[in-house]
Amino acid sequence: MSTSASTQRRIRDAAELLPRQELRALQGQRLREVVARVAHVPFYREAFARSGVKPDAVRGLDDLRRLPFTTKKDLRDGYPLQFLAVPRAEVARIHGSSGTTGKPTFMAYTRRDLELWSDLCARFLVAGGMEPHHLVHVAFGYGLFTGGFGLHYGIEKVGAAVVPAAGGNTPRQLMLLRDLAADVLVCTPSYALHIAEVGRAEGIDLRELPLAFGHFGGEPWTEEMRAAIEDQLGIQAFNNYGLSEVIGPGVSGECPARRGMHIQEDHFLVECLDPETLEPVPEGKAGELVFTALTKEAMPLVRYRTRDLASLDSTPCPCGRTTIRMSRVIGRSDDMLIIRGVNVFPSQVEEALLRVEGTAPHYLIEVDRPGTLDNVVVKVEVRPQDFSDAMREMVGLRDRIDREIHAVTGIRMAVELVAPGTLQRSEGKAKRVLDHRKEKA
Ligand code: DLL
Repeated sequence: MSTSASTQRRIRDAAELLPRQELRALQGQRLREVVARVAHVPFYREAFARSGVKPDAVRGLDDLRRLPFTTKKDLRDGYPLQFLAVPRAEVARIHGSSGTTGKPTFMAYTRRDLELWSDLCARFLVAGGMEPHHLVHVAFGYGLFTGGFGLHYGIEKVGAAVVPAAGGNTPRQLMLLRDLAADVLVCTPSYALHIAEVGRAEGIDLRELPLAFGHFGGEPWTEEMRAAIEDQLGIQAFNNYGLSEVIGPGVSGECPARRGMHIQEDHFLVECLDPETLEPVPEGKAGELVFTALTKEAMPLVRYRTRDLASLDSTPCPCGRTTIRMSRVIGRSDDMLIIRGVNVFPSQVEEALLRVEGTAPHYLIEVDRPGTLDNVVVKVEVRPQDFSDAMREMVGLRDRIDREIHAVTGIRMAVELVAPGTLQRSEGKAKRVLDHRKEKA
């Protein structure tokens, strides 16, 4: 293909155009190789033995369904780095994501994994119009979270310049956007809207800035939010998806056609399964996405259950990429919440409450998005013997809960103490979460 045609279609890597049959053959070969690589990881050695899988008998894709799954719980049980498939000395970086307890689950990368990760991010950034002359403002957190560093190095791979603004301090973000005149914004979709809202309050109209594109991900969003972002920021907005357990951002992203996110299938094998029966669902129907990382070295996971619900579409895409596309994430098959881009499990709030003397094990987490940002209120019942008219005691109790929740989840939630017996009791599974965002979606 000539360079100009590939530039027009914004394709960075010929692998994105592989004929399906060749792609399947490559996946089969890579599956064989990754199974061999993880065979000595204690978890997989045992899981393969339990499922009667002999690693050298795995020949290709037809064997996939015989392989055991990997879950978040398995990773937690393997804390901190028991899933490592290479010697510790070959690890070049460690990231992490929140687990259902206060401890994160860690993911390790070799130097080659980091190169691959940047390449994969660069692919979707190029698909979304990024060019080497662009200046890109990254308002994702830099840290254990994969958003900041993942996108940062992807942008550098494209050859563009980065403003590593990181998260928070919105007035400062606005100053940087205005004064440095970035062309591209990278953050969560809800934060993009928040920046626009704060901008309006400060008399800065983002539509008048040079911003032309935005790449958003890390949390679920809707077409309505896309329309609002495009309108309020005067940009074209692209969706990208990923999770730390698989690599971070770069698992999939939109092309110019924006009809679903192309999964980078030469590196990730995807299945879409019924979360109850674990049988494949027909294409176009929503199921849980399950990924096998085919080429990672440090910590490749086999059949990782993401708990993300989405559908797949393999009909040809006008952009020419041959890879299968996933829909937006339409929900979760577990109770994980994403609050301002941070993954939070109700059990983490429970763990925090258990650390504080004086609370009853009755609580309700109410999540809403009154404006553009998520807001969480945790209602906590006080034990009858601790329920008091003394303001100082109650405020002290509330502050202790507030601190523990922050320590365990990493985010701040408003804590509201309620009288004993006020929260509704349930006869079956206790209802711990009221997510009003869903009613609005
Ligand atoms: O959120 C990786 C990422 C960072 C992706 C920045 C894109 C941009 P985790 O912290 O491990 O990793 O959270 C992963 O976030 O299982 C989904 O539930 C959700 N998620 C990520 N991207 C999207 C998206 C990063 N575009 C979890 N739409 C995933 C909906 C998303 N949900």
